[in-house]
Amino acid sequence: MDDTSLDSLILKLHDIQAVKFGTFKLKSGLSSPIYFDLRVIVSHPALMNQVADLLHKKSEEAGVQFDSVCGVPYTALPLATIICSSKQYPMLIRRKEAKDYGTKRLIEGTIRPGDRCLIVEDVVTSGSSVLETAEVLEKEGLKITDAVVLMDREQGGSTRLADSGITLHSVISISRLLEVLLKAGRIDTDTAQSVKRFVQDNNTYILKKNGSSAAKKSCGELSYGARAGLPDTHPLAARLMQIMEDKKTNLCVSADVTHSKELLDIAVTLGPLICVLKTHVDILEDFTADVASNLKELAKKHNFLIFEDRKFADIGNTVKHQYEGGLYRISSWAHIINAHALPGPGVLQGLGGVGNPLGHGCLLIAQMSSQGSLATGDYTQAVVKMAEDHSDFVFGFISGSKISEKPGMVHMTPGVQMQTGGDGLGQQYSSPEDVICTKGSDIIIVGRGILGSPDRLRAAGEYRTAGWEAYLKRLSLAS
Ligand code: 5BU
Repeated sequence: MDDTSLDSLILKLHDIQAVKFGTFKLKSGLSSPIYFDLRVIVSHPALMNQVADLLHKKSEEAGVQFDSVCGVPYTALPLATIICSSKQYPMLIRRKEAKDYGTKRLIEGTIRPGDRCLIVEDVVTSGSSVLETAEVLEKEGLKITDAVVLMDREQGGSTRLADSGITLHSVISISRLLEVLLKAGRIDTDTAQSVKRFVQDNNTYILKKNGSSAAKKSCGELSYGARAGLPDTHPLAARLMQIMEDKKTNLCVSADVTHSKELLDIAVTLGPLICVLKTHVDILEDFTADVASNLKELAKKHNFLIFEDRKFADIGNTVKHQYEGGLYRISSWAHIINAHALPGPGVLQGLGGVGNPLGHGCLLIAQMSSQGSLATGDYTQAVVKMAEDHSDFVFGFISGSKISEKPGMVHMTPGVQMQTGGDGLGQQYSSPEDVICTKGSDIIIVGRGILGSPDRLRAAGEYRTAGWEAYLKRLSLAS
C-alpha cells in the first residue's frame, strides 16, 4: 500500500467529518478529544470503494488466508460487501439482533464448518465488537485467525484480540492519522498531543487488567471475565463470573421442587448449562444431610455454585443460628445466600461471622419481582449503600436491573420467562433479553420457565442461549 493513497484517504476522511476533533462523550462515560464516525462514508461511493480496496490490500499484504468474509455490523457490512463482490469471496452476514427466540439465525449465508473467515471492521477500540463477532462465527464452526480494520485507535484492541488468537491488521493507525493531519495543517500540535495523551491514558486492555477507576466507571462495558479479574471483586463473585465466562452461561436455575431426587436429577441434567443452582431447601419433604453432600459433589463436578434462597431477615444473633444450625446447616453446603436489608447491618454481621471464614457470600435483596413490592426507590438505594459498605461479605444483589456501578457486584434477577406476564400470585415476568441487555443485570433466575417444560434440558438450553446472547449484545452496544 503506497503512502500517498493512505495520506489522501486520511485527508478525505477528515473532509467528510468521519474524524472529528473537540470534546466527545463516549458511551463509556469518558470524554475523548477525537471521534470517529465512519458511518458517513456510505454517502461517498468512491471513498467506500477506496476503503474496501485498502482493507483487502492490507489483508493480502499480510498474507492472510481466508475462505469467506464477515463484516462487524453495521458500518463494516457494506465494506465487506464490496470486498466480497469485487474479489469474489463468499460473504457471511452476522445478525446483531435475533428475530425471535425460536427461529433465529445469527449468521446468514452458507456456513461451511472449518472455513477460515476474515472479519472486517471500521474502527477498533477495545476489540470487543470483533471478539463478539468472532465468538458467534466460531460457534458455527468457522475459524477466525485474522481481522482487518480501517482505523485502530491503539487503545489495546489488538493486544486483547491477540490474547484470543486473532491478529489485527489495521490500514490506518492513530499515530499516522495525527501525523498526516498535522502536516496538512488540519490540526495543531496541542490537539495532536492531547489525542496522544488520551490514547495512552485510556488503554482499555491495561484498564481491564488492572481495574483502574476509569474501568470501574464503565462497568457495562466489561466482560464477566474482565470483572472477575478486578482487584476489588469479592473472591466469590470472581469465581462466579469466571464460571460464567468459562461455561458461557448466565443462567441460574431455580430448582423449586419438593423431593430430593428431583432436585438432584435437575443438578445432574442441567448442571453443565448453569452457573448457579438455586434452592429453597425448606420446601423439600425429604431433606437429609446426604442430599446436601450429593448436591455439593454435583456442583463441583459440573462447576456451578449453590444458592440457598433463604432470604434471611432477622437480628444478627438469630440469622447466625438459622444459617449454620438447625436441620439444614445451610452454611455447610450453600456457597451463596441472600438476605433482606430491612433489619439493618446487624443481619450482615450475624451472617458474615459464619459465612466469611468459609469463603461464602451474600446477595442483598434490593428489589423483588413480585407485584406491589415495597422494595423500591429510597429503600433500594439504601440497600445498595449497605451492600457497598459490607463488601467483605456482600457481593451483589437480587434486583430487577443493574443498580450498582461497582463492576465487582453481581446482579441476579428472578421473575424471568420467555413470555412476559405473571403467574396469578403476584409473580411478574420479564424476558432474558430485557433483563440482561436492557436492564443490565448479570444473571437470569429461571424456575417454572424451565421446570414446567416437558423437556427441561431443551428449555434450559434455550434460556441459556437467550441470556448469553443478550449479554453479548449488551457488550457490543457498549463498545
Ligand atoms: P419462577 O418459577 O421462575 O417464577 O421462580 C422464581 C424463583 O425466584 C422462586 O424460587 C422465587 O422464590 C424466587 N424469587 C422471586 O421470584 N422473586 C424475588 O423477588 C425473589 C426470589 Br428475592
